Amino acid sequence: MNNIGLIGLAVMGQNLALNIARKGYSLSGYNRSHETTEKFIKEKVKDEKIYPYYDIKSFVESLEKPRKIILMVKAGKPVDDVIHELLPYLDEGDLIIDGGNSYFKDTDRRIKELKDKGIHYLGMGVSGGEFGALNGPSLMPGGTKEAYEMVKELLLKIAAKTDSGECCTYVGNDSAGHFVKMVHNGIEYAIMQSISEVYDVMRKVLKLTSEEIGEIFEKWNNGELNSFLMEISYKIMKHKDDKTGKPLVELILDEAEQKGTGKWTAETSLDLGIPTPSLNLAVVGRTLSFFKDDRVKLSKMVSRNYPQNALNKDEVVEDLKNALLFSVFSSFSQGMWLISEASKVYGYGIDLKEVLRIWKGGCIIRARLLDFLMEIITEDNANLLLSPKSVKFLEEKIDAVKKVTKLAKDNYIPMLTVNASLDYFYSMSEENLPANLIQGQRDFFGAHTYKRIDMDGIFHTEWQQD
Ligand code: NBP
Repeated sequence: MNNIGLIGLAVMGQNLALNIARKGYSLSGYNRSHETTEKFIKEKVKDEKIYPYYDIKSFVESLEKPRKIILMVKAGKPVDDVIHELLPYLDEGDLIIDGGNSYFKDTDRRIKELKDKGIHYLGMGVSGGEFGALNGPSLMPGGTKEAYEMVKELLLKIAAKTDSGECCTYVGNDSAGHFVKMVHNGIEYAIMQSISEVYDVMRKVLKLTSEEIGEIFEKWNNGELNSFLMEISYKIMKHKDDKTGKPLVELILDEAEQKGTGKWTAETSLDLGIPTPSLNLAVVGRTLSFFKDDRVKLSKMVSRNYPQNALNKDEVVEDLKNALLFSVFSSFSQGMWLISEASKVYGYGIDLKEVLRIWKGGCIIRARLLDFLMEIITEDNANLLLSPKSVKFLEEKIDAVKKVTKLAKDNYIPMLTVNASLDYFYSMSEENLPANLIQGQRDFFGAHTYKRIDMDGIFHTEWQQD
């Protein structure tokens, strides 16, 4: 009898299986396409106790009870298909763990459906890509505490470790784990977009080569901006193409793909009424990038009047660094506010500091900045901007952000996310927004009423009489 089962032996499943087996567990593996299983066993498995199965029944029967089965299949219908196939062979008390990027509402539905059948279900966010899955990912399991306790020891063993402990915690009830993973990805989109916008200014305004930008990114990665995404960015900038010897990044088509988690985050932020403009604009940035033909056509139709003034390269680079720090901080703070609100609305019971802690290692958004965020976050100030330390951090950088965004605008360079981060801060720290005029407009055409600042009550005006 094997300790645990894993279904879905694509890149993530294979690496997670190896990670689990290397921690001393015996594992039954199953994949819909048998060739993938055979290839995996032949080419990747050495001394690990990983045993292949080619039909669901014998796969399930190979597991010790209560059975624990991890799904690492494509999110969406495949997850329902696999659950459907498993159900006839499972017993009450068995546990299914969905480690894919499932939409949190699907996870809630599955938890409910399986609860009626006595099957435990955990929706677990897994971050870190294939390297993380093999060497220690950040794990975000959500569901019942009882289900978590069934695999707690194993999850803690396979997760990444940092000076703050294992990068795995019980995130919360129901779909809390998948919700947190979704927002993690939304933040990931915003950080990637912010780094790319800064890169754009460096290459187009400062005329730096990819190699030079790589050097600057590497230096930044040794300081406050230290993070996985900064690290891979400098490595990408320095990578030379095998075929041409040119920097590979310069040969990659500028159309950014997406799988949906960023869009879900943006949609959910609108549903819950929490502003996350940097995250939303990062999704828009990817969408825009896909209209390459139109962009090329339009670029030939518009005339541009570039400024001629000389720039101090070192000063601009320093400003770009601060603008990036500003935008990364802002993206994290927007994401955490969204998680906090969801925790209240959906009753997740999420410990925000714990979420930041388990993002410190293994995952794609691991960053030195998380230590600072952990210092300032409390349950009462889920809006991180409200901390005096945040205000100080952002105010120290605001001149740099203003200079950088102006420089970008003068040079016709879009900075969707950095601009959104600045406007978010301006909006959130503005006592008087022009929403009074919007209220007047709404009342004018739709009798939607308004409140006044000088007296209590709800008012409506017959504007046409003016
Ligand atoms: P994919 O997301 O590409 O999914 C491929 C796997 O799903 C294969 O094992 C495939 O089996 C299986 N599958 C499909 Br497609 N339809 C199925 C069905 N109807 N029944 C049974 N199995 C089915 O793999 P991945 O990139 O390894 O990711 C796995 C999960 O982890 C996904 O939810 C992904 O979003 C998430 N994730 C991925 C990463 C990453 O860096 N790639 C990071 C974090 C999380 P087949 O071989 O028979 O086609």
